[in-house]
Amino acid sequence: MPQPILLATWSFGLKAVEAGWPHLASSLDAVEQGCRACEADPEVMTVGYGGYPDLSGQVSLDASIMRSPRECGSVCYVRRFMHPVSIARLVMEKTPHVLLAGEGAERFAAQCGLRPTEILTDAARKAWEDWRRNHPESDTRLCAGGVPPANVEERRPPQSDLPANEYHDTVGVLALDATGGLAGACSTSGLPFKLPGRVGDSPIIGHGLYVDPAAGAAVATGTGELVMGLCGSFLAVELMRRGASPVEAALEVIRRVTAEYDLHENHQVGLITLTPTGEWSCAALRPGFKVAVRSPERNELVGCTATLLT
Ligand code: SD4
Repeated sequence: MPQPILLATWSFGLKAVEAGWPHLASSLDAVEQGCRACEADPEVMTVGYGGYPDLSGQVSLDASIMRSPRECGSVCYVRRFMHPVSIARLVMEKTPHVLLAGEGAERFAAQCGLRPTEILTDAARKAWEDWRRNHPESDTRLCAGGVPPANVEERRPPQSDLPANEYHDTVGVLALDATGGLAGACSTSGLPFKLPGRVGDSPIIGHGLYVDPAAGAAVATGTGELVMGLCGSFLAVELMRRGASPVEAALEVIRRVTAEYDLHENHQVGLITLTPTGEWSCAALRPGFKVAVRSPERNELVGCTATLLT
């Protein structure tokens, strides 16, 4: 049997692996608990409670969870619940569907006994107010009938004056348990100050997350729009199925990002890949991406294995 391992994105991944480790008898429980720890932490301002709002000042959350093509669930545009990853798991376990959105997802969560709550914190509201003050042009993008962003330049993250690694912060967790069970989950408030209604890669199976027990698992973080056109996580898992090592698979996805898109210096994409036997790796567009690793021998934050750009 493989050695159990838990991997999570970014430095707050340490919190995720700490919370998930005691639950690693089941990889699914471990990835859910890992995400929940970050969702509940108001200091993690890109996930769950305390996440940055959209352009209109409302927070909307996305999450997904997956064990296999038959066992996956996700939610998007959740505005009144702190733990979208747990709603995603309920979608997977209690419905015949894969993805629930917005009010329907919230109604379903309430029917399952989850309690709605305010997820906008004072700190996140203040960050939004500051951002609006410094970007008065953003008002025009809110007008009904206003011209939507139509070109690649405008699809770039609106706060591109922030460094690449400070706002691409989805928590993505991959786990392999002692029985050989793989699972993955991710959770995010998406791009800060995004257009209302915008949904990124994280809740879309195959884009932000993919798990196939026969081939491996992958989770992505960064500018979702750069991952979605490539089915980034699915692509990484398929490459591993065809013999690529975890690092080759992750790097090939990043290579395709660079080949396909007109990149801004503040764009970042990072991926973690994990095989059914416990080999793992990560790759990113640029330096700065980190992965928390927890196994019987290790509990640490490590830098990215490979990056394409400086
Ligand atoms: C998204 N990949 O919504 C996610 C979250 C993220 O910076 O990384 N945001 O695009």
